[in-house]
Amino acid sequence: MADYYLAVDLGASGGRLILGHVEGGKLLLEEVHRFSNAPQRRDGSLIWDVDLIFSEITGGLEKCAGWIKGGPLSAGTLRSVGIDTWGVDYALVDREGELIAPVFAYRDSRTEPFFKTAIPYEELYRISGIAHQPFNTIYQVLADRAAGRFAKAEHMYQLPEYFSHRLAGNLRSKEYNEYTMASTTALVDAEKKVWSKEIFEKLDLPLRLFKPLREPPYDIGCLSAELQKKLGFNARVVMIASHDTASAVATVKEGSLYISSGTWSLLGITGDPVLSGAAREAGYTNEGAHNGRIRFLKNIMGLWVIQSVRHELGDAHSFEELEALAREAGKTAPAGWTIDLNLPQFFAPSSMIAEIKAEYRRLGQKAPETPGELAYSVYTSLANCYKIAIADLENITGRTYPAISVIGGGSKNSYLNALTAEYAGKPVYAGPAEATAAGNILLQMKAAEDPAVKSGFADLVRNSFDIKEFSY
Ligand code: ADP
Ligand code: LRH
Repeated sequence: MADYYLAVDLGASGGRLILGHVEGGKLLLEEVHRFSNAPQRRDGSLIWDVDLIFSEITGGLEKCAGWIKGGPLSAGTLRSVGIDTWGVDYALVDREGELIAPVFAYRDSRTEPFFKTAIPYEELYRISGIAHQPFNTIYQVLADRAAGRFAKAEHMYQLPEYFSHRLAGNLRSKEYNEYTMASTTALVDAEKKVWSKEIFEKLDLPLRLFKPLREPPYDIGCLSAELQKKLGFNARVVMIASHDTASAVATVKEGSLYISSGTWSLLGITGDPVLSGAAREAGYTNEGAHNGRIRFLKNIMGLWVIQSVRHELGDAHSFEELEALAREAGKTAPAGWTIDLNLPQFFAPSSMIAEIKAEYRRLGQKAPETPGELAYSVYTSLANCYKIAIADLENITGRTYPAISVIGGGSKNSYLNALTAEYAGKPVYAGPAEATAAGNILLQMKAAEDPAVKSGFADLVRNSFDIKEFSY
């Protein structure tokens, strides 16, 4: 009887439920359910429809029930479920366990008045090591406090905690905040790995809403009685490295340079915290890793840019088509035809295409016009951002990294992988595309003391995934 684990991986652009089990020394992943995700605009705010997302999760669990009765799972046991999501966002819940709506999405502009004024940034970085970004939880918390949203709040649930406790039916009782996700808030001391007393006191924030930090994995219960009745099965609910990037990075060999390529491109290494002025000025951040180490990485605007372009083109092209069109456009594109995609205007523009064109014009360059030119300009500009971020990283750490591991959905883009290798002058190893789900499952296996991860994750990961090499 094989042990199965279910990863619920919620990205800003899409969610999926993926089952994992070990067979013949390999971690095999099987997709049970996939759905698209996006924040919604309501009354001028950008919010997550958490009920809709939760119904997708339970819908996926119902499909699992089918897999258990006579399906591939009938020969095994579903041990646990683990949920990861994008970083920084949270849900406020009152004493009765009721959600205090809405759940804001991180591209909402409500943080703007608080972004620059909260605390001198040098000081904040020295403690939290978190890069200066308008979406950081710290600015969201300040905006919520100013709006009086804390009056009835009892708990600050990081989003994976909210969905996990909702699955377990215990939204009223919460003992911890999961460390990797908490590390994205800019409220945690990067070295001590606790909520920073200094930051909370300086900003007079309500520490009562925040629970002690706990490193993953840990168990928070089993599926609620109501869900068990509906589904006809039970499973433990485990808090894994619930920040999606932390789960993804759990699949990468320690010390390697990685790009977790999805809605964002997270480029960095895992090691010790780096809180220097050089790290701060280069926009590097220090987030918690699954193994108590630090993910020292930079947020690069990522495939959000092509997602937005694609949407503005009426969703007429698949990502595969855009890749093929970009490849074609690249044959005749001017040399060095790049822009800095990390500029703030690309974070939440009303028209991504208009902003891209405006930036090319500002630089006195020809603006991309066709879908192929637009896609090419995005991919080549991303590759150039990677090149610059790697040069900064190598300067800051005084190390040279021989290769790049590209993981996440974006690793399926062979053209971007080839451009990345060319710009960085390093080979790219691409895959797994479902690194986040794989990392999520590895942490569940650790919680279950599964013998396949007894000596760590590296061997199992090496045996399990087809990694494509792109030379330069
Ligand atoms: P998220 O951060 O939202 O979880 P994913 O890791 O799912 O993102 O990656 C989504 C991105 O992966 C898409 O925006 C797209 O650019 C890229 N992608 C997904 N599938 C393909 C494909 N078949 N070919 C090229 N790119 C792809
Ligand atoms: C990627 C990600 C990233 C965060 C951002 C908000 O999905 O979690 O690591 O910075 O979303």
